[in-house]
Amino acid sequence: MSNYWLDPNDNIDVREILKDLKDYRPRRRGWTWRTPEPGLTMGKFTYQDCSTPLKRGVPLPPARFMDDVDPQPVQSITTEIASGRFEDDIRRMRMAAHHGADHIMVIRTAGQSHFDGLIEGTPQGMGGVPISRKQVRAQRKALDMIEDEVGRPINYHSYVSGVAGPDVAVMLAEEGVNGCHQDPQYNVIYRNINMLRSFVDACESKKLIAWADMAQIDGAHNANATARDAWKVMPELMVQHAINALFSYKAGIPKENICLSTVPPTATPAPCVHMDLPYAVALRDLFTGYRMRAQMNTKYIESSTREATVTHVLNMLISKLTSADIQSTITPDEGRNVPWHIYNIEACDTAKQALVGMDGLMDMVELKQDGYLREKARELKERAVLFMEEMLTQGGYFHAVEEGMFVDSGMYPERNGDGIARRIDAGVGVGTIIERAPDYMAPVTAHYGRNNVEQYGGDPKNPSALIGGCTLEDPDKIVFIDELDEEDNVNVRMAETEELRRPGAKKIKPEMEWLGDGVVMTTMFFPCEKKLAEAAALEVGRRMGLQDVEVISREIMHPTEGTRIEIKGKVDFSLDVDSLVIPKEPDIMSDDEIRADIERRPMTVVAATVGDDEHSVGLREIIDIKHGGIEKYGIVVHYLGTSVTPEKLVNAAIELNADAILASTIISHDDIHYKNIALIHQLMVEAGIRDRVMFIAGGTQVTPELAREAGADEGFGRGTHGVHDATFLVKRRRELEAKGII
Ligand code: Z97
Repeated sequence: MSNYWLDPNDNIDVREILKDLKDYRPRRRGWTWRTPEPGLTMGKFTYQDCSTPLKRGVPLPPARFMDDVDPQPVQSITTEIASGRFEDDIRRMRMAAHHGADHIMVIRTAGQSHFDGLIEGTPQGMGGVPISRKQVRAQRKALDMIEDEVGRPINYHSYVSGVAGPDVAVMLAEEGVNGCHQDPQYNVIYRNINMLRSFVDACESKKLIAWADMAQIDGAHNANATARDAWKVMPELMVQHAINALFSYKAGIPKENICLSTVPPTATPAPCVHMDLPYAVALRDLFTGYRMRAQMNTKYIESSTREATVTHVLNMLISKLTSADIQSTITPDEGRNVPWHIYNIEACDTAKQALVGMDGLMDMVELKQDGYLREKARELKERAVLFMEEMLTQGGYFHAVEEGMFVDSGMYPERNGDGIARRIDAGVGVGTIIERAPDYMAPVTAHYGRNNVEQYGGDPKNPSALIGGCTLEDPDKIVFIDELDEEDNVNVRMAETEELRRPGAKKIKPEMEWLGDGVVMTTMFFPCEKKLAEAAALEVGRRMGLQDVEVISREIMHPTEGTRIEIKGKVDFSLDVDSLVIPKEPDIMSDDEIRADIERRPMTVVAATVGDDEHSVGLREIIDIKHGGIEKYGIVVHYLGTSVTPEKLVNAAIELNADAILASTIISHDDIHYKNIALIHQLMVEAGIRDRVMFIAGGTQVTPELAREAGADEGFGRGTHGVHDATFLVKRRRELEAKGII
């Protein structure tokens, strides 16, 4: 067994993950919820409804002003990670976990629902990953390591739908998968799989889900995404939830593992909270004891990340007001034809930011117990109950599906007659349900119905004992098939990108989907209408040397005045890592350390722009507290103004007994800036203060080396902030103190 572990300072080595997979065993089963920590204190804050923090993670950007705290909300946070190459998704999973995701959902390759059995190996997928034992085992193994690194269990999830539902369920249970979608209605409505087959299969699948202690999510969200007006299916959605929830409960899954897949049915410009909140309340009223998984409304997401983020945050307001248990994240990338990558990881931050931002909200506000909210919720529940009653009186679920009662574009009881109708004697897998023969035997655990082992000497309470345990008890019985296809597999793909693969890569290339795909995205603005802007953007992309240029997003700023365009395209080169010059990190002390030093020994400086220089903006930014200038550390600054002569500056330093001179010079014509620096230095020497008074020079055209050559202690060019100057002054003063000069 390999003793590979994740080094927090290095890249995950996918090559190591793939070693010895045959012998890898998942370390646990079942879903893990976060641990709530009411009253948690982190840094300067106390949180009301956060959960146990991560051992390691990437905090939100403003955390640097707040002791780098990284509070985690109490909801599990889902990210969908599935690019078609599972080996690349492993890196993304690690990033997502560090941004707060603990529910990693792997979308399947297009059409896997129609595969009539398990597949082996690691073929490349389209729009998702082909789910196979090797792929699942590798990702679970990687997640086992990632969870050690972040210090929190990570739930791994895939789909138990389609013609091979039970086969997949067995494999997921064997491999320690923690969550899945399972809902026979999904098969029937969206994949046209025969309804009898789907419901029989679901019995077996749900037994396995119960055995593996997985969380199960239903498929109701698909109606929101499919319906003509997503809000019209609210009553029907409750019926769909009810069918799958009760079915699952009766098949043995505990209520607390049964999650309803809920989606706020509208998005702005609809008055969405007014419409979505009563629906969320109605769901909680009807389904007490079950879990709520909140997902974004994807139907109304176009291609703007800004717009998608607002929808996401408004959706999370509903989640917060009604206590969702799992918060999913979706990005606009599908709409932009940019597969899941960095924007999914950012969406985890959106969830964390919004939910932590609303921490303690329900201590301050409450939902009204009467009026519009409750009346509307009641109306929705009534419509759902009437739907269920009609379905039962007309002949039950299968009949209702034949009649097209589901995904009709009318708000029940209104009907438009355009629902999705399926026939009981049709669909994929029709006619494959056969009665169990009398001598049938199933010496396996987690089987639906009778195992029928008695007649062979078995114990119905422990049917697999007859064969010394089935694969669920004895994983050594699992047959692990590595690869079947010599060309379409992970080894071939990884060999092609070997020189880019970290750790140890000698080359580097941008990516958006797969390692080394070379995809970059660029934002542009054109002062014209949309069509012209699009054509111009494509041409600019081509002239920038990009290949396969595509417009992925456009937003009208004004019908004629301007359009914002985003393009994606590919670069066909990679860079030699060793040839890149990596600039030294600027030397910066912490604000607290600088302040402490100035408190220990006050510091006075004189500052001016010198010669004929009237450009004071840069110097003011370095001095003024407004944007973090050196005043904020308690440094006393005497600002002498603009166009100050070197003589005046040096005399002022003497008069005020200053510790330092700050000279700012922008004009660089005839090297006047360096000439002035040299002159100030000279005057300081002549006045006998050069050794004990510090002298720094700054300006957009100043290069540190040349400023030092001209006689300054240090030069500061473009991009300098107060903290850079303050750090230098504090350190330099310590040197002078150490030498006994001051
Ligand atoms: C989600 N955003 O969070 P195939 N079973 C169910 C599903 O909903 C889906 C599949 C199977 C979504 C995920 C859409 N959902 C994307 C209940 C897909 C997928 O594609 O039919 O092989 O399985 O759930």
